[in-house]
Amino acid sequence: MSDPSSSRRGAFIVFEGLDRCGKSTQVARLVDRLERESQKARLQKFPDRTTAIGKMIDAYLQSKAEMDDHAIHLLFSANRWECAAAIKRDLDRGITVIADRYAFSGIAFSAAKGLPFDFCLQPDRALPLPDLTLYMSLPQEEATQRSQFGEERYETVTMQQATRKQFRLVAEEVKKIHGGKKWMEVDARGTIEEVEERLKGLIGDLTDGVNGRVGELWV
Ligand code: DGP
Repeated sequence: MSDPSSSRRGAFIVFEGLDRCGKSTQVARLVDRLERESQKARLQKFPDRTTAIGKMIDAYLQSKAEMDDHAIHLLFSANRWECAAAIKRDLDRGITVIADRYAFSGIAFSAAKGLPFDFCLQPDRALPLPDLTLYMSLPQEEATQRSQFGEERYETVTMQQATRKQFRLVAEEVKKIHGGKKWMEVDARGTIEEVEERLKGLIGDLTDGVNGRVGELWV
């Protein structure tokens, strides 16, 4: 008899949040844990600063280059599109893909600068749909106190507050279009281990595999 689990694909899990919310630490710990448990998993960081487009984004974020807000928005999206086929391929091969940021940051940060919400959403339409997005929520005062806050372009309190508001709208949009189970907010206060436990509870057995095809974002 064939094993029904063999037809399962990998889960696409996205971590989102404002700068210094502890996202990258948790993503790294999750990938480490899955590797220790001999599960197939890989990390996908956005922006992916290693590609040609990613290098332009990196220069912009470090304020070494200036760019029109629309143009940089489209570059961030292009950076996701250039990774989309590899994400789909890996999911189909049964590999869990854990993304540190995704299209939701794209909308929240660009809309916070004043670009229309709908313009921000469009370029990412039909990208692979995450099975779960974990939004790590941390009060601004705590994020500001964390080390390295303020190093890059968007790391000002005003920008982070505006982005926080946009993330709320993004959450509503995800729930409206893709249902309430695709987006979960996680309290990012407390120790690394406490937050890790909360995340573990929400991820549950998703990393064992998912049935069905990969969906399309905003479709
Ligand atoms: P990180 O490498 O996670 O520190 O993220 C880099 C910064 O870029 C962070 O301030 C969030 C911002 N960012 C990430 N994705 C996008 C995007 O698609 N559009 C815009 N405008 N900003 C983004």
